[in-house]
Amino acid sequence: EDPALVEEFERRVAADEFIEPKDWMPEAYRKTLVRQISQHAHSEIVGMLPEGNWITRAPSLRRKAILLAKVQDEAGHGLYLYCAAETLGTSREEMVEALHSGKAKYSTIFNYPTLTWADIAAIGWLVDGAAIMNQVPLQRTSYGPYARAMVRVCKEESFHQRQGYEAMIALANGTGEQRRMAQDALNRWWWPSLMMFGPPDDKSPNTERSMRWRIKRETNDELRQKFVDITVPQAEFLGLTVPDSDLAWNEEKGGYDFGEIDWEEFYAVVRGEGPVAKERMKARRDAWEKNAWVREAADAHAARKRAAKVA
Ligand code: FAQ
Repeated sequence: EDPALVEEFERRVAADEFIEPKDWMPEAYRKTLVRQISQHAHSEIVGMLPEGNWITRAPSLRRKAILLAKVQDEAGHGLYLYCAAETLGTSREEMVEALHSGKAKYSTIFNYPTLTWADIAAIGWLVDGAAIMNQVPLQRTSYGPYARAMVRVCKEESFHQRQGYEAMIALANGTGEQRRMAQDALNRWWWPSLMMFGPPDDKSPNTERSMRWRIKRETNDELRQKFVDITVPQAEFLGLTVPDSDLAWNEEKGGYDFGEIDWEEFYAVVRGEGPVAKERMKARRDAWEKNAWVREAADAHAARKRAAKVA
């Protein structure tokens, strides 16, 4: 790579300029972006599955309408993100194939089962809460199309978090059984939510370079700490207990100390050994195959329109 081009690129990134699709960029920058954006897109699409499972079982018409809208939003997020990745010269087919063959990663969080309605409330509160914490800084990520996609995604994600917390409030103020369901959901989703931020900084191979290139604006540990600090008081307001006996306010650092994450579990889930990983991938592959006729019909329609234009 031409050192003059690399230097100009580094200067632009350091000056907080956006890099756009037709600008020169180092191959490794392009590769890192395709990896992160496509994995982000896959997470949105696989993330529709645990919630989609509850659309027919939502406890009221209001909750059902909200959940339907939320799951549709996730599809939209996935599509914007695939488009952003396509501007880097990778095709949608390649990305989907990488997901279906198990080559591409998607967030560990979506490999856990949704056992009760309270899990849907907890996902909105915790999983969308963690997602926003990670995505707000990405609105200033150095690649223009990714940054702009994040603006709308964050607005919708913020509504998702609020509806989840509102559903948690309803359960926490409900019957004894509803309170027990809410606590049980918090117990099961707390640690996997902390894992969403990725490995600790000193074990994160990509962080240093991604921070220098301003792809990431905050590190995994910084974002995780912020999430804990914001979420613990929310759990207290609900009258629920965060399942961490090491959790303690640290006056000096102005944040919470918290217990050690089970990193073995994290790496096992990253490797594809999560509790419902096989079901998730099977659901994706089945949907892709069963709905092939939609893609074929759209292609045939487009071809006919093109032919009509020529004639
Ligand atoms: N799961 O060196 P790092 C949502 C991998 S939100 C799986 O730290 P990096 C909304 C990582 O890819 C969830 N793999 O990597 C929603 C790398 O492997 P690789 C999606 C993980 O990229 C809510 C290796 O470990 N959000 O979907 C995880 O600098 C509700 C080493 O890690 C995003 O994707 C993990 N948790 O930092 C939808 C946000 N953590 O690729 C439906 C954008 C790490 O080298 C319902 N992504 N790995 O083979 C990011 O901010 C970053 O990519 C991180 C990882 C922070 C996830």
